[in-house]
Parts: sequence; C-alpha cells; structure tokens
Amino acid sequence: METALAQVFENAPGIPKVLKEAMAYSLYAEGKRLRPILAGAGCEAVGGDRDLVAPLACAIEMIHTYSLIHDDLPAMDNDSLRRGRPTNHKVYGEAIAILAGDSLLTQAFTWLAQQSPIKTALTLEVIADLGHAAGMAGMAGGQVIDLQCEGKSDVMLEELEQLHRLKTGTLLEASASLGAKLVGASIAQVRALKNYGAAIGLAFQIADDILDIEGGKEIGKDVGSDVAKGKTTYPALLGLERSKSLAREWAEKAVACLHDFDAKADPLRQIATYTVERRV
Ligand code: GRG
Repeated sequence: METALAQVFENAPGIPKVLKEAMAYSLYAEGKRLRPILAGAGCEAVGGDRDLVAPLACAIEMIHTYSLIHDDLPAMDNDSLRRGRPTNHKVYGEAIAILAGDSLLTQAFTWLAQQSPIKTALTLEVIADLGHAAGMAGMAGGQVIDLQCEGKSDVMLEELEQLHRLKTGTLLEASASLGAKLVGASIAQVRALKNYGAAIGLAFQIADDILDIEGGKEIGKDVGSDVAKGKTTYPALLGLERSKSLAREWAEKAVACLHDFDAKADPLRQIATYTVERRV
C-alpha cells in the first residue's frame, strides 16, 4: 500500500512545491491505512488479485486524508494534532490546507480513472459509487449533521447512529465493497460487503469515541477533544461499558455478514475484531 501510495505524485509535473509538500505531509503521515486494506481484503475475499485494486485503494486513502485535513480546520473541529503530527493547517496555514485537501480529493478520482487496470464500465460505476460515498449523501453530508449536532444536549441514539453511518460508515462501506465490485463480485457479494462495512463503521466509531476518553498519546490526535467541543458521543449517551459492548455487537454483526464467504474472507473477519480492540 505504501509503495502504491508513493507513486501518486509521479508523472504529475507542475504542482506548486508547497502544495505537493502539504499533500504529502498528511498522506504519508502514519495512518492505519484501514480503508485501502479493506479494499484489498474485499477484493481477495471474492478471489480477486489485490494488485488490481491498488489504484482504487490509493484513491480511497487520498479521499480519507482530505477529509481529515478539512475536519481538523478551525471552521470544523479545530484540532492541532493528527496522525501524530501537527495538523496540516498548523504547518501550512489554512488556505494551503484547504487546497491540499481539495487536491487530494480531485487527484483521487483522476488517479483511479487513469490507473485502474480494469478498463470496463465497472470502473466508471465504481468511480460513481465512490463519489456518492464521499459526497453530499455520504461522508460530507454526515459531517454537516455532525456540525449541526455540536453543542446540542438532546441528540438521540438513532440520530447519532445515522450521523456516523454517513460520516464514518459510507467510506468504510465503499472500501470493503468496491474492492470486490471492481474485480467482478456478484450483486449479493457486494451487498454483503456493504453491510459488513456499515457494521464495522459503527464498531469503529464507537471505539473511536471510547479512545477519545481512554486513549493515550499513541492515538496520534488530541485526547478528550469530543467532550471539549460539546459533541455527543456513545460513552456520553450510554456510558463506557455499554458502549464497549455495543461496539463488540456491531463487530459480531459485521462478521455475520460474511457467512457466505469462505476462508478468503478471514482477513475481513480479523479486521472486524481489530476495529474494537485497537489502541490507535
Ligand atoms: C466536505 C468541507 C468538507 C470537509 C470534509 C467529511 C469530513 C470533512 C470529515 C469527515 C471525516 C472524519 C474525521 C470522519 C471520522 C472518522 C474517523 C474516526 C476518522 C479517523 O480515521 P482513522 O482512525 O485515521 O482510520 P488514520 O489516521 O489512522 O487513517
């Protein structure tokens, strides 16, 4: 994955030096690479060769990195630490950080369209699906609901779930399912992997809320920032113990979505467990 990601600025002349630096600063910082790994694991679960989905995996990680840069901006979450480093705008200023995010988002689609070795209508479909997952009815829409909920004291559990299904879930859902779709998975397989992705999305987000309370320096971002910003979190609504068991329940539901898959889906099963056991 790192080798594939290292190539995304190759043969792309004419990028202003500071913009390339700012994009690389966040893209090559220490992320878990969960989403691209899911794309590869989704592909392998249906018998595909994961090299075929490397451009898709890179595109997904670029979209994810853009979302982190913008999420950290003063107009959004105003965070100062990300992936163990000062946030992009703290180093490059707000204007360049916005443009680095914009450029990662657009380069994601350019890269996928140019580099995908699968030159069929399927690639076009995957590009449309990825745009949908990242956009107004997906991750960006979820971010808007998140901003609207900030400071509200009466956010209900269902509302919280819906916001995270969009903000965190849609990209994880796309990662697992599009890796498989691109190599020709059946409609039923793609549907199962979407359900799997949605379930690990919720498990992952609940674990994230817990880490915001219990995590240490190793999480690479500011601890306690949800409470400081007046965000409604799972532990705030349910308490820590109930949140932990809910996260485990979602991870188990994710594994159950894979019942029709053989051992090639074992990495996906292990990732489900990882989402709730992770310490970073
Ligand atoms: C549309 C203007 C505009 C901004 C985009 C959509 C968005 C802002 C932000 C949403 C992204 C976000 C912060 C989602 C929360 C999900 C989450 C817990 C992200 C952290 O993911 P990890 O832990 O991060 O996988 P690493 O650094 O390991 O890749």
